[in-house]
Amino acid sequence: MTASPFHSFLAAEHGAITVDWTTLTAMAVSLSLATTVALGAILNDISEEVNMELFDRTATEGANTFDFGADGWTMADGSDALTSFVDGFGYIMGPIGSSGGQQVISTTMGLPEGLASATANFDVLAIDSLDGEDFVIYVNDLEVGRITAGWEITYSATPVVGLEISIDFDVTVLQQNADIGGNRNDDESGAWWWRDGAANVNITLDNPGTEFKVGFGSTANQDITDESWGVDNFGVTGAWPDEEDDESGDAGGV
Ligand SMILES: [Ca+2]
Ligand SMILES: [Ca+2]
Ligand SMILES: [Ca+2]
Repeated sequence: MTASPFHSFLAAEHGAITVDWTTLTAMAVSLSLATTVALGAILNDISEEVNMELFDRTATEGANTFDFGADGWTMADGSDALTSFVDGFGYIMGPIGSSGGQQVISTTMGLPEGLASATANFDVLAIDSLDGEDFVIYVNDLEVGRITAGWEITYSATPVVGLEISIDFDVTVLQQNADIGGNRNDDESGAWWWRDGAANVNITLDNPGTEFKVGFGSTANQDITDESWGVDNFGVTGAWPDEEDDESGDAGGV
């Protein structure tokens, strides 16, 4: 996308709405002093009213591109999540190596009360020689789905037991057998290896409550320099319940 995150924030319309405190915080650092003070005042006011107003104004375009780091994301051992530059793709969160499938990196977002649904949307990059391993996706510490990378990218939703809210797990494969980043090895015949893939993941929770935790793990079984995953363009949107008396349609929706 061409618009900067900050421009998108200012230009946001009602309707599709996103909470991305990471991006907001990162932007605050880069703004002019006067604007920083104004935004800082808003960020410091944690009243529900202000929180909801911000939530309502922030657009999907504000998704975290990880150009400013991965603030808000932590590793299972408590360390900060790292970002890296992938040739031809830009900054991503990662590389994420093997964790035996356990949740190894996560973020928790606060949501305003009363949302009808909340949706997390992000891109997953499968980098280099993955040969049948999974990128495991968690919501609120429960596995909800997997992306599997081999010669092709496949995916599957994981039936979630014991969760009272319903989850929709939807994946769109964006690239297959692509040269996104990491390694590439050409031989004299023109063949090449260490191919990459990318998929967009969309997860919607109904009646999400006030916290939305998203986490990732990997079953990769080779060195992180040989097979890894990355995450990019992470954003969360919310939709208010339809109000029968509201003819303006301002209830939102994604
Ligand atoms: Ca990026
Ligand atoms: Ca590659
Ligand atoms: Ca492997």
